[in-house]
Amino acid sequence: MANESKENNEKNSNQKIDDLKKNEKNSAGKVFTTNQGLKVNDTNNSLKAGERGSTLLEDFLLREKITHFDHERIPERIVHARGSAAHGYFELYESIGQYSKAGIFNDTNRRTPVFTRFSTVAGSKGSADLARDVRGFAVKFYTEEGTWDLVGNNMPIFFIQDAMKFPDLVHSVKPEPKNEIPQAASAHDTFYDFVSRATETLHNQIWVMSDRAIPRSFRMMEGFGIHSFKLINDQGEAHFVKFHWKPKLGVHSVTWDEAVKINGADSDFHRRDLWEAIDEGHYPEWELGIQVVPEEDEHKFDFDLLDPTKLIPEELVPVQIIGKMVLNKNPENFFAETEQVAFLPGHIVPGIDFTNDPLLQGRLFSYRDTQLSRLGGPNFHQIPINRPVGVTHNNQRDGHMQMDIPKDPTAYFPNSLNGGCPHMAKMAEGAFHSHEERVDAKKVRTRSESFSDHFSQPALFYRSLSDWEKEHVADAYTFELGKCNHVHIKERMLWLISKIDENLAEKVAEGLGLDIPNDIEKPINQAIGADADVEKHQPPEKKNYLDKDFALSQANTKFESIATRKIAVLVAEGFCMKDFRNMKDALEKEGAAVKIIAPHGGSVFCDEKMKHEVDAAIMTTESVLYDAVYIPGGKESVEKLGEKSKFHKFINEAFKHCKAIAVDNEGEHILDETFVSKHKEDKAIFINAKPELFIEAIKKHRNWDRMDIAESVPA
Ligand code: HDD
Repeated sequence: MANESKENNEKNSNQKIDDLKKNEKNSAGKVFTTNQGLKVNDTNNSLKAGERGSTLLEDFLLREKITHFDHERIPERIVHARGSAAHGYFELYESIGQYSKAGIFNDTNRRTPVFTRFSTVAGSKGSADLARDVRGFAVKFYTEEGTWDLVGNNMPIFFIQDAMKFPDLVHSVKPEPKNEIPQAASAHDTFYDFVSRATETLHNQIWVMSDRAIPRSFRMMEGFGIHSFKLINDQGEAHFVKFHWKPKLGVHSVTWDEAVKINGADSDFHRRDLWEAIDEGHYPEWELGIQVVPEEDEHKFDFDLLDPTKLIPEELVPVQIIGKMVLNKNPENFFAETEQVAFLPGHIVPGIDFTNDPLLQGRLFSYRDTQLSRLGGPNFHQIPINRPVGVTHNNQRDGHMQMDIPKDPTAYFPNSLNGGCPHMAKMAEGAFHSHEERVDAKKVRTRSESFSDHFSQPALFYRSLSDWEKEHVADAYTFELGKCNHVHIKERMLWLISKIDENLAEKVAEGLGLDIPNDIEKPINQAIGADADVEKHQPPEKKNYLDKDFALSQANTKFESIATRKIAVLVAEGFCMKDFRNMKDALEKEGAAVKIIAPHGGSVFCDEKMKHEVDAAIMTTESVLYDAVYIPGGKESVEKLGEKSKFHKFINEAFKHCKAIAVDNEGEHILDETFVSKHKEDKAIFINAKPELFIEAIKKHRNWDRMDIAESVPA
């Protein structure tokens, strides 16, 4: 496997990866030196006054080693601290020159290198992957015309409408100030105190209560640029655009009970999943889609295109697929690449421009600013992962960690002493030119009234979900609010949820043991200034401009493949090779990964006396780490499994989490010792059935029809 992944890494090189090679370092076969190149023969002992004496200040070897160590850490990202990234490329299917003059949107022969980082938002760098949270989805395109960063999330809308409120949002969701508890969790008072007083948050909030917040894999998430951006064509015409990433594997999630258990069983579940998929050559892919709105249609909608808490329903403006991104190479070094990569929404290229979305406008400031403290100074663009693939020339000079050696006699413009260089680019040479927009307005500190509808889209989202998704949303609110201590916060939330959907609020109220209040203290929305006309800014009753939007439900995603799904095969000595071979071949043909789980590590023998390597001993693994379970026959094997109650737990949990389970011959005996014995008629339980049926059930991801029964499983 190591060789194979090395070959993949070599094979999948691109212009950016070649560029990074200039800085790669490898010590194989090399002598140990100090940072000054001095050869060292002892890095284990400090210099002392006698064998048992004190250490001498003179010991420069000790000082160099310890000083570097003392400064090894840089501040973690204030949000999105925990993440994982990979290299890859973007390819365009067909030119969209009618909308944009950007090179990557015109040239179908290009393979633009990308570096993509996925993240959770609230948790610290060392927190667990399966937090209930938004996921970051940031893509750096190293284009020929400069770097374009599309810094999005896995949900199409954001919590707040104005960047001015970002610190409030983040302070409310981060651990509470007094004790730094809870870590990587929104289920606490300060968050719901804020959410219930800034009703603009309700749309993103209900998405976080949905399954989107607990993905099965980064590879099974959508991505969204969220804001309306502008595409500019070579005539200087603008179109509004929303960017979408659609995963080839569909959008799939785990259940909350699994998420809680995965965090204990493998807190790196998502990071490992991405790494292993790429390492094994199963390169994740997303298609890039755009929703385009002509400028003249800006005011055609029931919501404001500049409001980042609103999505454009795909039923109203279909997504046009224009290209694909493939991630095909893991980083060489986590810190150098994944930790030091700096995404800036302000990085755009000719053919793409900003809109006046007030959240986007504030982001244009914040990301550069944060890198100054995170990466230590204004030269962070010179860090290998951040430098563009093209050459850069300007008159910026000096600063911490300058890596270039500028040789120009001048560092100003205009000049004559350097022949006027670097000279200004002409438009014909591809110079950037901000899209011209007429501005004729008063300077005001306010929120546009067109942003005040806070209920229509959360309601549209909830209406669009399938029944099982709706149940998950109700359970999530009940869990989150159940963790809050203050009754007035829970009641306020219940009242607000009732404005989204009465039925949902009733379910949550029942779980909390509270009544939905008839009314709550005004103003509902306190995210407005003290002198604002409070009545004018009250969110109006929700509108119903669309009954359902098909694209919002995961029930309508792709269920086409079992590629990269992990199937647990429970065996002990003497398992039936015929059953196993038949199933394994069928699963592997479809690209699934078959993992042998046995009572012990090492290897097991089948009834044909062949030796099989064990992937995990039962004590070191949990069913939540797999997508489905198979148990072949073999009397001796099944009896041995029955001796360890962890195998029963494993099967019961897989059943609880609505996964497909298949058994052959004596394998049925162990089912009879579990909760599944009473539910053999379930449509995703297979006894001596054809592998194809099992495969079809795994494609469906889960049998959600089982949800009510599953709740009663004592696991
Ligand atoms: Fe942000 C990081 C996504 C609003 C300020 N943000 C960050 C990352 C992602 C997003 C994916 C991690 C990038 C990486 O992997 O390094 N942020 C979003 C989206 C937003 C958004 C989709 C709304 C549509 N963010 C937002 C606002 C502000 C910030 C309104 C500030 C006014 N975000 C930051 C930051 C971070 C950041 C503090 C932390 C680390 C970094 O930038 O590089 O500046």
